[in-house]
Amino acid sequence: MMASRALVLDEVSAFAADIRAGLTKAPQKELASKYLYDELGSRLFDVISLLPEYGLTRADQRLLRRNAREIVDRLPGDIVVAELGSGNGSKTRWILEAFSRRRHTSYFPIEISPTALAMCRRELSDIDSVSIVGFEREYLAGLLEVTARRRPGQHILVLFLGSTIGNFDHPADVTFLQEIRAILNPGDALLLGTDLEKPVDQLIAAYDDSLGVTAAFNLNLLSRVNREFSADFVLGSFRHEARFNSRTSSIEMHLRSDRTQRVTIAKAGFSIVIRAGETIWTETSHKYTLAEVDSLARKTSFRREAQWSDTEWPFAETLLVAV
Ligand code: AVJ
Repeated sequence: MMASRALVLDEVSAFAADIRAGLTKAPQKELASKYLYDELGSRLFDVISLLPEYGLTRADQRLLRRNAREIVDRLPGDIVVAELGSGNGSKTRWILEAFSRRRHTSYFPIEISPTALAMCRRELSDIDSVSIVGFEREYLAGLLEVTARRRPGQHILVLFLGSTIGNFDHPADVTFLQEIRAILNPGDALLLGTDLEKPVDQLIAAYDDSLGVTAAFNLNLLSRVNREFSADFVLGSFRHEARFNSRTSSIEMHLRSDRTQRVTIAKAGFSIVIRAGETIWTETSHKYTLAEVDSLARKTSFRREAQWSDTEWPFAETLLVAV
């Protein structure tokens, strides 16, 4: 597996098309949050997960560590593990260790970031009786490759942790789980991590931390576009903004332009004007209620097998089984 490489041609043109569609969109300009995770962005996210204000990753890890045994005990014996967006792999260790105590287990991390995939493989390679095969693919394409390798009678556990589901605007979260469900067989499982509603000031602090790491993570998206498309975003003229949208119960990240300016995205062949005070919307992070997780499962033909939640930082891990 390559640690880092240039994007292949059709990925570059898909990225260019997305940038163009997003930045010319009215009235709200946007850039998709999946593009936050280039080599630098993936590392900045790892730093975010260590910030005192950002309890999400620690809650996720605590739940998985405390309940790994029970999660594994509730699943069929012959099972392969696929993970959508493995990140650096540190959350997944406990589950893989619990599986590997039972029998040899195959683990397939699916990740669009080659940096994260390489870190994941390094992080988890010491676990006995686990073989790791990474797929540098979009989620659904990667999951199709995993199911193509399944032996008769073998089940799949899909891990979708870290509340990445919250980065899909509603109802895209429902559509996405339906797409996952359509690839799976009855009896296959999905372990879904969801960040839960909590006080707004706590959320704002988590997404606008005092060290400015989240601001750097957000601004890096413009810097990435500068690097990869010879664009001329002046980073100093944009401000990171985290706001809570109470209508959608989501934290939104924006980049606000402090003046009217023209930006040319040379290699994508277009330019835009951003007015003073106008924002580029870069991420939605939805905060769920437990009732909403249940309704998400019902709408997507999964039944809830078990659920664990963290009280220190409200977060839920839900084990869903395809019906
Ligand atoms: C955990 C990756 C889903 O929405 O909290 C962290 C990413 N964005 N700080 C989240 C993120 C800003 C994130 N994910």
